[in-house]
Amino acid sequence: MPRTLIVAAAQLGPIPRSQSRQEAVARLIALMEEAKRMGADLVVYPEAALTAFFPHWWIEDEDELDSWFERAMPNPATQPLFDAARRLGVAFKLGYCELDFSTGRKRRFNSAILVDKTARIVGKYRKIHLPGTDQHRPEHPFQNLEKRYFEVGDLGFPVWETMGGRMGLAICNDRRWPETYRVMGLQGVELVMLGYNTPVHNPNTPETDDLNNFHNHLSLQAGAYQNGTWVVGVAKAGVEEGVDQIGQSCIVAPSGEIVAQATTLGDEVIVARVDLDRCKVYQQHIFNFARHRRPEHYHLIVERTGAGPVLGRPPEV
Ligand code: CDV
Repeated sequence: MPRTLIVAAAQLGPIPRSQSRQEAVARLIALMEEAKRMGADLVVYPEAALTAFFPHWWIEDEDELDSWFERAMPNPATQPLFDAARRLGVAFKLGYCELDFSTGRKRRFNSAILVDKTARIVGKYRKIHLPGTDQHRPEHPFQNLEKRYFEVGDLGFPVWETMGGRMGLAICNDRRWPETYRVMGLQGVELVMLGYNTPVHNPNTPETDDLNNFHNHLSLQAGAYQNGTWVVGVAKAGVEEGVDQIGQSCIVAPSGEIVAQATTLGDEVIVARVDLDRCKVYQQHIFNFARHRRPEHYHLIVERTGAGPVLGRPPEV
Protein backbone atom coordinates (compact mmCIF):
# COMPACT_ATOMS: atom_id res chain seq x y z
CA MET A 1 0.00 0.00 0.00
CA PRO A 2 1.39 3.44 -0.85
CA ARG A 3 2.04 5.61 2.17
CA THR A 4 1.43 8.84 0.29
CA LEU A 5 -2.12 10.03 -0.35
CA ILE A 6 -3.50 13.10 -2.04
CA VAL A 7 -5.99 14.33 0.53
CA ALA A 8 -8.69 16.89 -0.25
CA ALA A 9 -10.59 19.09 2.16
CA ALA A 10 -13.97 19.83 0.57
CA GLN A 11 -15.23 22.93 2.33
CA LEU A 12 -18.92 23.73 1.99
CA GLY A 13 -20.56 27.11 1.91
CA PRO A 14 -23.92 27.45 3.65
CA ILE A 15 -26.66 24.87 3.13
CA PRO A 16 -30.00 26.71 3.13
CA ARG A 17 -32.76 25.25 5.29
CA SER A 18 -34.78 24.67 2.12
CA GLN A 19 -32.04 22.69 0.33
CA SER A 20 -32.91 19.02 -0.08
CA ARG A 21 -30.58 16.14 0.76
CA GLN A 22 -30.42 15.37 -2.97
CA GLU A 23 -29.24 18.92 -3.72
CA ALA A 24 -26.67 18.79 -0.93
CA VAL A 25 -25.40 15.43 -2.17
CA ALA A 26 -25.09 16.86 -5.70
CA ARG A 27 -22.80 19.56 -4.25
CA LEU A 28 -20.72 16.90 -2.47
CA ILE A 29 -20.37 14.91 -5.69
CA ALA A 30 -19.31 18.03 -7.64
CA LEU A 31 -16.62 18.65 -5.01
CA MET A 32 -15.53 15.01 -5.18
CA GLU A 33 -15.22 15.24 -8.97
CA GLU A 34 -13.15 18.41 -8.64
CA ALA A 35 -10.98 16.72 -6.01
CA LYS A 36 -10.48 13.76 -8.35
CA ARG A 37 -9.33 16.13 -11.11
CA MET A 38 -6.81 17.46 -8.57
CA GLY A 39 -5.59 13.90 -8.01
CA ALA A 40 -7.32 13.19 -4.70
CA ASP A 41 -7.46 9.73 -3.12
CA LEU A 42 -9.55 10.87 -0.15
CA VAL A 43 -12.06 13.71 0.36
CA VAL A 44 -12.94 15.11 3.79
CA TYR A 45 -16.34 16.84 4.13
CA PRO A 46 -17.59 19.00 7.03
CA GLU A 47 -19.67 18.16 10.10
CA ALA A 48 -23.39 17.63 9.30
CA ALA A 49 -22.65 17.96 5.59
CA LEU A 50 -26.12 16.99 4.35
CA THR A 51 -28.21 19.71 5.98
CA ALA A 52 -28.21 23.17 7.47
CA PHE A 53 -26.85 23.10 11.03
CA PHE A 54 -30.28 22.76 12.71
CA PRO A 55 -28.92 22.80 16.34
CA HIS A 56 -28.89 26.55 15.80
CA TRP A 57 -32.72 26.47 16.02
CA TRP A 58 -35.16 25.58 18.77
CA ILE A 59 -37.25 22.65 17.45
CA GLU A 60 -40.05 21.28 19.63
CA ASP A 61 -41.79 18.95 17.21
CA GLU A 62 -40.27 15.43 17.41
CA ASP A 63 -41.04 14.54 13.79
CA GLU A 64 -39.59 17.80 12.55
CA LEU A 65 -36.43 17.16 14.58
CA ASP A 66 -36.14 13.60 13.25
CA SER A 67 -36.43 14.89 9.70
CA TRP A 68 -32.88 16.30 10.01
CA PHE A 69 -31.42 12.86 10.73
CA GLU A 70 -30.40 9.85 8.60
CA ARG A 71 -31.90 6.47 9.55
CA ALA A 72 -29.46 4.46 7.44
CA MET A 73 -26.19 5.01 5.66
CA PRO A 74 -26.16 4.85 2.74
CA ASN A 75 -29.79 5.72 2.07
CA PRO A 76 -31.56 6.65 -1.17
CA ALA A 77 -30.44 10.29 -0.93
CA THR A 78 -26.77 9.52 -0.18
CA GLN A 79 -26.39 6.44 -2.39
CA PRO A 80 -25.24 8.62 -5.36
CA LEU A 81 -22.29 9.82 -3.26
CA PHE A 82 -21.26 6.22 -2.56
CA ASP A 83 -21.71 5.42 -6.26
CA ALA A 84 -19.51 8.38 -7.19
CA ALA A 85 -16.82 7.24 -4.74
CA ARG A 86 -16.77 3.78 -6.36
CA ARG A 87 -16.85 5.21 -9.90
CA LEU A 88 -14.05 7.70 -9.22
CA GLY A 89 -12.05 5.50 -6.87
CA VAL A 90 -12.07 8.18 -4.17
CA ALA A 91 -12.46 7.51 -0.44
CA PHE A 92 -14.35 10.00 1.74
CA LYS A 93 -15.22 11.06 5.25
CA LEU A 94 -18.79 12.30 5.71
CA GLY A 95 -20.35 14.06 8.70
CA TYR A 96 -24.10 13.60 9.20
CA CYS A 97 -26.75 13.37 11.90
CA GLU A 98 -27.69 9.81 12.79
CA LEU A 99 -30.92 8.33 14.09
CA ASP A 100 -30.15 4.95 15.62
CA PHE A 101 -32.56 2.23 16.76
CA SER A 102 -30.03 -0.58 17.23
CA THR A 103 -30.47 -0.72 21.03
CA GLY A 104 -34.28 -0.83 20.84
CA ARG A 105 -34.76 2.85 21.65
CA LYS A 106 -34.35 5.95 19.54
CA ARG A 107 -30.95 7.61 19.88
CA ARG A 108 -29.61 10.65 18.05
CA PHE A 109 -25.93 11.23 17.36
CA ASN A 110 -23.73 13.73 15.55
CA SER A 111 -21.74 11.19 13.52
CA ALA A 112 -19.10 10.73 10.85
CA ILE A 113 -18.15 7.77 8.69
CA LEU A 114 -15.02 6.85 6.80
CA VAL A 115 -15.69 5.21 3.43
CA ASP A 116 -12.99 3.60 1.31
CA LYS A 117 -12.44 3.73 -2.47
CA THR A 118 -14.73 0.74 -2.98
CA ALA A 119 -17.54 2.62 -1.16
CA ARG A 120 -17.31 0.31 1.86
CA ILE A 121 -17.87 1.94 5.25
CA VAL A 122 -14.64 1.37 7.16
CA GLY A 123 -15.63 3.00 10.42
CA LYS A 124 -17.98 5.28 12.29
CA TYR A 125 -17.43 7.89 14.98
CA ARG A 126 -20.05 9.62 17.16
CA LYS A 127 -19.24 13.07 18.53
CA ILE A 128 -18.20 13.02 22.18
CA HIS A 129 -17.60 16.67 23.10
CA LEU A 130 -21.03 18.19 22.55
CA PRO A 131 -21.00 21.97 23.03
CA GLY A 132 -23.89 24.28 23.87
CA THR A 133 -26.87 23.62 26.08
CA ASP A 134 -30.18 21.75 26.24
CA GLN A 135 -32.02 24.95 27.14
CA HIS A 136 -33.76 27.41 24.84
CA ARG A 137 -32.12 30.84 24.99
CA PRO A 138 -34.62 33.06 23.15
CA GLU A 139 -32.58 36.14 24.06
CA HIS A 140 -29.70 34.81 21.89
CA PRO A 141 -29.60 35.49 18.13
CA PHE A 142 -29.25 31.74 17.54
CA GLN A 143 -28.97 28.59 19.64
CA ASN A 144 -26.53 25.74 20.07
CA LEU A 145 -28.73 22.87 21.17
CA GLU A 146 -26.39 19.96 20.56
CA LYS A 147 -26.77 18.83 24.17
CA ARG A 148 -30.53 18.61 23.58
CA TYR A 149 -30.56 17.00 20.16
CA PHE A 150 -27.66 14.53 20.44
CA GLU A 151 -26.45 11.92 22.90
CA VAL A 152 -22.76 11.77 23.76
CA GLY A 153 -21.04 9.41 21.34
CA ASP A 154 -20.61 5.85 22.60
CA LEU A 155 -17.91 4.59 20.24
CA GLY A 156 -14.81 6.18 21.77
CA PHE A 157 -12.02 7.44 19.49
CA PRO A 158 -11.10 4.36 17.43
CA VAL A 159 -8.36 4.25 14.81
CA TRP A 160 -8.73 2.19 11.63
CA GLU A 161 -5.94 0.64 9.56
CA THR A 162 -6.95 1.47 6.02
CA MET A 163 -5.62 3.20 2.89
CA GLY A 164 -2.09 2.33 3.96
CA GLY A 165 -2.26 4.21 7.27
CA ARG A 166 -3.94 4.66 10.64
CA MET A 167 -6.97 6.86 10.33
CA GLY A 168 -9.11 8.58 12.98
CA LEU A 169 -12.18 10.80 13.06
CA ALA A 170 -13.37 13.64 15.26
CA ILE A 171 -16.12 16.26 14.98
CA CYS A 172 -15.98 20.01 15.47
CA ASN A 173 -15.79 20.80 19.20
CA ASP A 174 -13.69 17.63 19.71
CA ARG A 175 -10.82 19.47 18.00
CA ARG A 176 -10.40 21.82 20.96
CA TRP A 177 -9.73 18.97 23.41
CA PRO A 178 -6.24 17.47 23.69
CA GLU A 179 -7.78 14.16 24.78
CA THR A 180 -9.29 13.74 21.32
CA TYR A 181 -5.94 13.62 19.58
CA ARG A 182 -4.09 11.91 22.43
CA VAL A 183 -6.47 8.94 22.65
CA MET A 184 -5.94 8.42 18.92
CA GLY A 185 -2.24 9.33 19.23
CA LEU A 186 -1.78 6.52 21.73
CA GLN A 187 -3.10 4.19 19.01
CA GLY A 188 -0.56 5.58 16.53
CA VAL A 189 -2.96 7.65 14.44
CA GLU A 190 -1.45 9.17 11.32
CA LEU A 191 -4.36 11.14 9.85
CA VAL A 192 -7.20 12.72 11.85
CA MET A 193 -10.17 13.94 9.80
CA LEU A 194 -12.77 16.31 11.20
CA GLY A 195 -15.40 18.79 10.11
CA TYR A 196 -16.85 21.81 11.87
CA ASN A 197 -19.71 24.33 12.01
CA THR A 198 -18.20 27.17 14.03
CA PRO A 199 -20.08 30.45 14.37
CA VAL A 200 -18.07 33.68 14.20
CA HIS A 201 -20.08 34.94 17.18
CA ASN A 202 -20.50 32.99 20.42
CA PRO A 203 -23.52 34.48 22.25
CA ASN A 204 -22.17 33.24 25.61
CA THR A 205 -18.65 34.60 25.20
CA PRO A 206 -18.67 37.50 22.70
CA GLU A 207 -15.36 38.70 24.13
CA THR A 208 -13.62 35.74 22.42
CA ASP A 209 -15.25 36.24 18.99
CA ASP A 210 -12.16 37.95 17.56
CA LEU A 211 -10.09 34.88 18.42
CA ASN A 212 -12.27 32.24 16.74
CA ASN A 213 -10.09 31.82 13.65
CA PHE A 214 -6.95 31.77 15.78
CA HIS A 215 -8.38 29.16 18.16
CA ASN A 216 -9.44 26.99 15.23
CA HIS A 217 -5.95 26.74 13.82
CA LEU A 218 -4.33 26.68 17.25
CA SER A 219 -6.33 23.55 18.16
CA LEU A 220 -5.70 21.77 14.85
CA GLN A 221 -2.00 22.60 14.75
CA ALA A 222 -1.35 21.71 18.40
CA GLY A 223 -3.21 18.40 18.05
CA ALA A 224 -1.18 17.54 14.96
CA TYR A 225 2.24 18.43 16.36
CA GLN A 226 1.78 16.99 19.85
CA ASN A 227 0.81 13.61 18.40
CA GLY A 228 2.90 13.66 15.22
CA THR A 229 -0.14 13.21 13.01
CA TRP A 230 -1.67 14.81 9.93
CA VAL A 231 -4.92 16.67 10.69
CA VAL A 232 -7.54 17.79 8.17
CA GLY A 233 -10.12 20.30 9.43
CA VAL A 234 -13.02 21.20 7.14
CA ALA A 235 -15.59 23.96 7.61
CA LYS A 236 -19.16 24.57 6.66
CA ALA A 237 -18.55 28.26 6.18
CA GLY A 238 -20.34 31.49 5.41
CA VAL A 239 -23.73 32.86 6.43
CA GLU A 240 -26.17 29.98 6.89
CA GLU A 241 -29.71 30.95 7.83
CA GLY A 242 -28.40 34.12 9.47
CA VAL A 243 -25.51 32.45 11.33
CA ASP A 244 -22.07 33.56 10.17
CA GLN A 245 -19.59 30.65 10.30
CA ILE A 246 -15.81 30.63 10.01
CA GLY A 247 -13.96 29.02 7.09
CA GLN A 248 -10.21 28.43 7.24
CA SER A 249 -10.42 24.75 6.26
CA CYS A 250 -6.89 23.44 6.28
CA ILE A 251 -4.54 20.48 6.11
CA VAL A 252 -1.93 20.36 8.87
CA ALA A 253 1.29 18.35 8.71
CA PRO A 254 2.69 16.40 11.69
CA SER A 255 5.09 19.33 12.16
CA GLY A 256 2.07 21.47 13.03
CA GLU A 257 2.48 23.51 9.86
CA ILE A 258 -0.51 24.32 7.66
CA VAL A 259 0.26 23.02 4.17
CA ALA A 260 -3.03 23.98 2.46
CA GLN A 261 -5.79 26.39 3.42
CA ALA A 262 -9.11 27.49 1.94
CA THR A 263 -9.37 31.14 1.02
CA THR A 264 -13.14 31.48 0.54
CA LEU A 265 -16.28 30.98 2.61
CA GLY A 266 -17.97 28.85 -0.06
CA ASP A 267 -17.71 25.43 -1.69
CA GLU A 268 -13.97 24.99 -2.22
CA VAL A 269 -11.53 22.12 -2.62
CA ILE A 270 -7.97 22.25 -1.37
CA VAL A 271 -5.50 19.38 -1.63
CA ALA A 272 -2.20 18.33 -0.13
CA ARG A 273 0.22 15.49 -0.70
CA VAL A 274 0.09 13.59 2.60
CA ASP A 275 3.13 11.42 3.23
CA LEU A 276 2.13 9.32 6.24
CA ASP A 277 5.78 8.48 6.88
CA ARG A 278 6.31 12.10 7.92
CA CYS A 279 4.61 11.09 11.21
CA LYS A 280 7.58 8.89 12.09
CA VAL A 281 10.08 11.62 12.87
CA TYR A 282 7.72 12.93 15.57
CA GLN A 283 6.23 9.64 16.80
CA GLN A 284 9.65 7.95 17.07
CA HIS A 285 11.54 10.85 18.66
CA ILE A 286 10.14 13.93 20.41
CA PHE A 287 6.68 12.35 20.89
CA ASN A 288 7.75 8.76 21.34
CA PHE A 289 5.10 8.09 24.00
CA ALA A 290 6.57 4.77 25.19
CA ARG A 291 9.97 6.36 25.87
CA HIS A 292 9.09 9.83 27.12
CA ARG A 293 5.50 10.00 28.36
CA ARG A 294 5.23 9.61 32.14
CA PRO A 295 1.54 9.26 33.06
CA GLU A 296 2.45 7.49 36.31
CA HIS A 297 3.95 10.79 37.55
CA TYR A 298 1.30 13.24 36.41
CA HIS A 299 -0.85 12.82 39.53
CA LEU A 300 2.03 14.09 41.69
CA ILE A 301 1.82 17.47 40.02
CA VAL A 302 -1.87 17.67 40.82
CA GLU A 303 -1.19 16.79 44.46
CA ARG A 304 1.66 19.28 44.86
CA THR A 305 -0.22 22.19 43.35
CA GLY A 306 -3.40 21.26 45.13
CA ALA A 307 -5.27 21.87 41.88
CA GLY A 308 -7.28 18.68 42.19
CA PRO A 309 -10.01 17.78 39.74
CA VAL A 310 -11.77 20.82 38.33
CA LEU A 311 -15.38 20.68 39.42
CA GLY A 312 -18.31 23.03 39.24
CA ARG A 313 -17.47 24.84 36.03
CA PRO A 314 -20.35 26.61 34.34
CA PRO A 315 -22.34 24.16 32.20
CA GLU A 316 -21.77 26.06 28.95
CA VAL A 317 -18.56 26.14 26.99
N1 CDV B 1 -20.52 22.40 16.09
C1 CDV B 1 -19.68 22.72 17.10
O1 CDV B 1 -19.20 21.84 17.82
N2 CDV B 1 -19.41 24.03 17.27
C2 CDV B 1 -18.62 24.54 18.36
C3 CDV B 1 -19.05 25.93 18.72
C4 CDV B 1 -20.45 25.97 19.19
C5 CDV B 1 -18.14 26.50 19.81
C6 CDV B 1 -17.13 24.54 18.03
O2 CDV B 1 -16.36 24.06 18.86
O3 CDV B 1 -16.73 25.04 16.99
